[in-house]
Amino acid sequence: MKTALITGATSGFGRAIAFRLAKLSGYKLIITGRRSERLDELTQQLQADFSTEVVALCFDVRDNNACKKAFKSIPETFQRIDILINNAGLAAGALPFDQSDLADYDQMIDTNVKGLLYITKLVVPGMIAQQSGLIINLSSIAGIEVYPNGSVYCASKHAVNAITKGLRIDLVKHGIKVSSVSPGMAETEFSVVRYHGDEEKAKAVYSGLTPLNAEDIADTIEFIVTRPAHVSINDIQINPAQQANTYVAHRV
Ligand code: NDP
Ligand code: 8X3
Repeated sequence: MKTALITGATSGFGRAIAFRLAKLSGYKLIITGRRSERLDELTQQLQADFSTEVVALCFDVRDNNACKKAFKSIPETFQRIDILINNAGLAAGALPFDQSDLADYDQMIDTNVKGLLYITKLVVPGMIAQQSGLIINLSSIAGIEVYPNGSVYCASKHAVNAITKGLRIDLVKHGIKVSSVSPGMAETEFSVVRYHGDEEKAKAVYSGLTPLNAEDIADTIEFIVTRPAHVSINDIQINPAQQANTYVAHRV
């Protein structure tokens, strides 16, 4: 039985990925997030629907001490981590650089870049010891192409791509595979978070098109984790059919 650790499992992609791995069976899950009620509810549902063994860890990935403390609390039977899915992340704000907020920059860089590094730093030594593992980082098309009013979010995902490539180089000799998934617009809580709770602005992001949904990303993760041992997926870019790139969408 393999163990997968999924950060940001309380919503959107992370939650859908947890259900997908549970459905595939053969996985014990470590799920994380800051909202403890959601973690409790998800744990109960995974156990009831799939008899999945679950450990839920409630902490903020921006706090390295909290990451270390949570990691230390993992029961021995879950300590061999085979798959790490670095999914926790967000965009905060969508304004031109001169009007945007430093606090939003801190939140994006601390979560999307530093949080990912804190978690990866804790998981990699075990993977090196076992000479195997798979790390999947949730990047974005924003990591490939910069768009107006998104400079810092795009920078954070460009950093995720650089880290992904660097990890792949440094860890290949240890039998550790490193992948990324780079989605375009997907309707989750992402835009509500980006617009600081403004549901109307969030809805408008997807007007006139059919966005991706969390199941589409779970499909992509399923493809990556089910490849044979000799196959490593570097990156999968996935867009809604009506989105050509970060700033051209065909809305009807
Ligand atoms: P959601 O807002 O639905 O989910 C984000 C998850 O991240 C939540 O579970 C949240 O948990 C967790 N999270 C956020 N900040 C922290 C933190 N400081 N500490 C711990 N957990 C945190 O968004 P998505 O599912 O859409 O996004 C998941 C990932 O996919 C992100 O990295 C995002 O950048 C990326 N992405 C999203 C796209 C989209 O259009 N939706 C497209 C491309 C990439 P909690 O609040 O409980 O802490
Ligand atoms: C989210 C995709 O294009 O909304 O990472 O920035 S986009």
